[in-house]
Amino acid sequence: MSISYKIAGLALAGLFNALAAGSALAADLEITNPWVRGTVASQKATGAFMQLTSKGGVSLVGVASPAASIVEIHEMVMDKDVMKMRPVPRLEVQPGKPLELRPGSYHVMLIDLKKPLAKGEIVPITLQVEGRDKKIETVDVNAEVRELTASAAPAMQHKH
Ligand SMILES: [Cu+2]
Repeated sequence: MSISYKIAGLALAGLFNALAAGSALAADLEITNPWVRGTVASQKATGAFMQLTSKGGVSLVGVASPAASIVEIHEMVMDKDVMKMRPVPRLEVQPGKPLELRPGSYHVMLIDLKKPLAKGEIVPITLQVEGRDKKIETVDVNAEVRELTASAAPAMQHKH
């Protein structure tokens, strides 16, 4: 099952700007299949994954969640044959080209979890999205927690 979330709520001024510019919404973003990898009791961090699609192109410039003290956008990089992850300030969603956040690739990192995440729980995540007009809107996503073993990921280590 996949659920789509679309940006709701657009300030009136933004709407007028969008109309004046001849475009539809200031930021158009569709989020498909958001999920979070479940954790065991001793685990303090996990990843959130989803697919982002935009008709006109947007940038993901921030992430937040009440489930963790620190929430970051991460990328995976090879460093001497070891796959490592590191934070990036923003991710570009190209027009019409889905951006996949998935294990072993880009992901939202939830660090210093407030409590373990069990399968079936819902984790709210807020995305900050910058449109082509440089205006930033927030998009709320409800990500479902899946099994710890939901998808195989390469061995990874943190580099903070
Ligand atoms: Cu990470």
